Amino acid sequence: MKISTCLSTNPARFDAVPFTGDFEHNAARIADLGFDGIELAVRDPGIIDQEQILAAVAAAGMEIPAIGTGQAWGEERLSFTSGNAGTREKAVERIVSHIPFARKAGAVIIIGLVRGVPDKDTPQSSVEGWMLDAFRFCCGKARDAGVRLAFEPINRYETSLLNGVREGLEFLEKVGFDNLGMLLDTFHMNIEEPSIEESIAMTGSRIFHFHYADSNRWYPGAGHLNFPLILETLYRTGYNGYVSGEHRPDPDPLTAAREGLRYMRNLEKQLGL
Ligand code: LER
Ligand code: MN
Repeated sequence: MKISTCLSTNPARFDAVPFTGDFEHNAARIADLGFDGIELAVRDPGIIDQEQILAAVAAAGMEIPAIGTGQAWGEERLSFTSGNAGTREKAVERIVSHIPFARKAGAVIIIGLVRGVPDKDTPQSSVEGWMLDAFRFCCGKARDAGVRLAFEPINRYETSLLNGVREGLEFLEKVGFDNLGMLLDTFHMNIEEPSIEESIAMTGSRIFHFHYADSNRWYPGAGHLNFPLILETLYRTGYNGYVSGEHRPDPDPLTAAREGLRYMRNLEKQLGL
C-alpha cells in the first residue's frame, strides 16, 4: 500500500491539509514518519520553486502522487463556474499552468473546488456548459503532455456542484476524455454516498487517486468509518495508486499524521495488502 499525506507549498486557510509551513523541513519529517509520498497543495505553480520542491521530495526518497489545486478557489476565488468570464478564464489558465509541473512530478492533477460554487441565479445550462468547456480544454492540454486529471466529488456543504460519485461518473462520461478519472475521498463519501463500498466498486478502474480521513475528518481510527471494508473494496478494484491522508491536523500535525499512518500500516498487514 503506497501512502502519502498532504503538504501545502504555501500557507493556506484550508484546514484539512496536515502539513503547512517550511517545505523542506516538513518533507523530511513526512519521510521520517514512513510515508511513501507527498501530495502537494499548490495555489499557483508560477510562484513556487518547482525544481527545489522536486529535489526536496526526491532527496527524502519520496514520490508526488498528486497535486491539489483547490487553493485557487480557497484563496483567490478562481472558479470554472464564476459569472465573470475573466475569472473563469483565469481558473482554466491556472489549471493548465499545473500541467508542466505535474508532468515532471509524475503526479495527477486534482480538480476539486476550482469548479466553484455558482451563484443561485446562474442558469443551470450555463453552469453545465462552462464546466464541460473548462474540463475539455484542460483534459486536452493534459493529454498532450501525458498527464492525468482526477475529478473529486465534494460534499454539499462545500459546493452545490456534483457532490456524489454517481453524478461524478456521469459527468466524466460527458467530458469524454480517458485521462480524466475520479478522486474518491472517504470524508465526502461518508456524507454523500448511500454506500461507500458500492461507490468505490462502481468507480472501479476510473479511480485515479484516493483521500482518506475518518468520519469526523480526523486521522483514520479517530472516527467511525469501516476502513477495513473500505480498503478491501478499493484494492479489489485493482487500484494500485496511492491512498493519501487529507485530514485535520488535530491534535497536532505530527500526531495526526503518525497515528493515521500507524492505523493504515496495521490494516495493510492485517488485510495482506
Ligand atoms: C480537497 O481534496 C477536499 O477534499 C475538499 O474538502 C477541499 O475543501
Ligand atoms: Mn479531498
